[in-house]
Amino acid sequence: MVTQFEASINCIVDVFHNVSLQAGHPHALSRKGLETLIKKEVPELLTDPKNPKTAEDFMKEVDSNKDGMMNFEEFLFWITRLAVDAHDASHKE
Ligand SMILES: [Ca+2]
Repeated sequence: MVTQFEASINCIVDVFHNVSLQAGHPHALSRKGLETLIKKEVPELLTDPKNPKTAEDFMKEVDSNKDGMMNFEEFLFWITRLAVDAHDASHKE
């Protein structure tokens, strides 16, 4: 039986692929793809999820190989940041 944590890891992969495969880039998200993903998957965690600048800023921040796309490793850096913020928020409640 898959644990909740294992299911969460699989979910991260699925969320990435749901957007990347739709755009025909199985290994990377475009800025537009990231924008779609943010609106659909993290509408509550971010302060301005509908603003295109949100995706643009995150893309600039994590696009370490400067190819204008977010590959899966870069996506994980972004997820790490979201998780750190969520962890911090859990201690403020
Ligand atoms: Ca990149």
